[in-house]
Amino acid sequence: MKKALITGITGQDGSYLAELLLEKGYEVYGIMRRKSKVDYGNIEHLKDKVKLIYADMTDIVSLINAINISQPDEVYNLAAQSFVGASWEQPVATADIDANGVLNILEAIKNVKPDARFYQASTSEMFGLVQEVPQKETTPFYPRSPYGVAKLYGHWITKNYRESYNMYTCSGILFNHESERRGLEFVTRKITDAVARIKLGVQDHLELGNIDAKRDWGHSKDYVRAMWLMLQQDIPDDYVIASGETHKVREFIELAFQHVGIDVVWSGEGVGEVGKDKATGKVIVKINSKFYRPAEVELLLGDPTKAKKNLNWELEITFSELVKRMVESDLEKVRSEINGREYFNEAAATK
Ligand code: NAP
Ligand code: F7E
Repeated sequence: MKKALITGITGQDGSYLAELLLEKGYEVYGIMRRKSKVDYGNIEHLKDKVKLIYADMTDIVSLINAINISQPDEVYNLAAQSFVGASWEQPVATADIDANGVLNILEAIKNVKPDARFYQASTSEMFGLVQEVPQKETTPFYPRSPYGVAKLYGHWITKNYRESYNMYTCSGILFNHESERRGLEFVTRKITDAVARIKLGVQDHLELGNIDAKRDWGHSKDYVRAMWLMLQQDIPDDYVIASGETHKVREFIELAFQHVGIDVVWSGEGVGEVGKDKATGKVIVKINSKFYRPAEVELLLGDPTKAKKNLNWELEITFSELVKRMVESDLEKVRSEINGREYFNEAAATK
């Protein structure tokens, strides 16, 4: 039985990867941060199936301990301060976790279990102000946020440990991938949650920043399969994982509202632009400059040719299916929230 250690197991990708590895018969270990209140995040349903170890990416002693306990064949380093917007508010913590944290785990592996295979969660944010369209493995990097800069260090140190110590280390340069488990601050989930609330009458409108930014979006389930495939090859290498399509944030908004029977029509410009419900004329989308970023990544479009050829990786969940799944999941969540509130009010009234 193979053993895998996942950092960031409570996050979106960590939870789908844990499910995939359990299905494949792995013994799965995960590291979890100590918090004032125990929070299993996205692995509440898996907490009895995986082995959890308290550790933090900024504490090398705890990572050495985690490698010692798990003796992994494969390590997936998914832990990160992953929200680009917050990286301007917490640049030092972002660098400690997303840059130095990678060095910490590589050192822990080198010293305790040097034959373990290592996956680093690199990102299309490293391309930032894109120097080429589409972006592939050889495209020069130009990060645009403290997050992107920190991840670039993680990317190069992963490559450096491969070349310096002959370790089996890979970086997956993953483009945006989303899901029903995506954090609510990311634009896709912020939109699908709001669409469900507006449809069910518990939210008035949605406020966003730059809705003309373009992203290459896929579903997390497809992307964690690529992570696993990278660690099953004879020779370690780096790969771009992307859908090969790009869409504006406004297209995501339009499609998400269409799924609940609302057509959005746009009027105005810049911060004065609004999106109205075509049938009622009601304003349901507004622009708020507080969601603009100090430096924006305007366009991302990945070329996954190398992954398709060498890993035999294919995307299964299309853009429109992704939007549909996220909207349907949020409709269900908001409905049960409303029902819970009604049940609570009714129960209180009968006391
Ligand atoms: P996510 O949902 O934000 O999950 C991040 C995970 O990291 C959480 O489990 C979090 O734990 C953990 N973490 C944060 N700081 C930590 C620390 N100091 N020590 C230990 N654990 C820590 O992110 P995701 O979307 O699953 O992404 C997974 C990885 O892929 C990240 O490295 C991200 O930067 C990268 N990536 C993501 C995308 C994407 O589009 N999703 C694209 C490219 C690369 P808590 O639950 O305690 O917060
Ligand atoms: O923003 C624009 C925003 O925060 C997407 C992370 O997983 O993918 C993710 O980073 C776009 C940006 O994701 C709002 O300005 C407009 O252009 O969903 P996001 P991201 O920044 O692309 C990469 C690959 C990662 O590696 C990261 O870890 O949407 N946008 N209005 C907005 N974004 C947010 N969050 N909120 C808004 O109101």
